[in-house]
Amino acid sequence: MPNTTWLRLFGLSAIIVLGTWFGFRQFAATSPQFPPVSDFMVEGYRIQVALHPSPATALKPATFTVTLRDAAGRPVSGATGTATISMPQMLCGESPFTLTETETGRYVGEGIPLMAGSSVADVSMTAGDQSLRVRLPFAAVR
Ligand SMILES: [Cu+2]
Repeated sequence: MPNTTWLRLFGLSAIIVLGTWFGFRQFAATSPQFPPVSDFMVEGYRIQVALHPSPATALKPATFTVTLRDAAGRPVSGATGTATISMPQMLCGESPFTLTETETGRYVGEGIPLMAGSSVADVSMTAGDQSLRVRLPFAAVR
């Protein structure tokens, strides 16, 4: 009977190495680069959402800055804003936060991504009786 222990160990190592490589490849494929600033047009309003840092870090606060302007480009003051971070392909939970106006038409909040990977921030701004919703896809890393 030949001793097959080393052969088995080698086989197991090869499977682990290949599995890790394949896992990283899949992760890279599902983690596209997202721009740190995105512009939206909703109901005649111009909404810009900026994320800092980009990519964000899982379980650390990231700063979301929402600039709200009307169709003519004038900053819109006095709106209220909330946002929720989630991962659309997962059921790992939601991370809500509020946006506070720090200067005219500029609303800032800190959101905490729950996990590394592709996330979205659903931003909801209420200006007068208008409810404006935009979705910012972003990446979080470890
Ligand atoms: Cu998740």
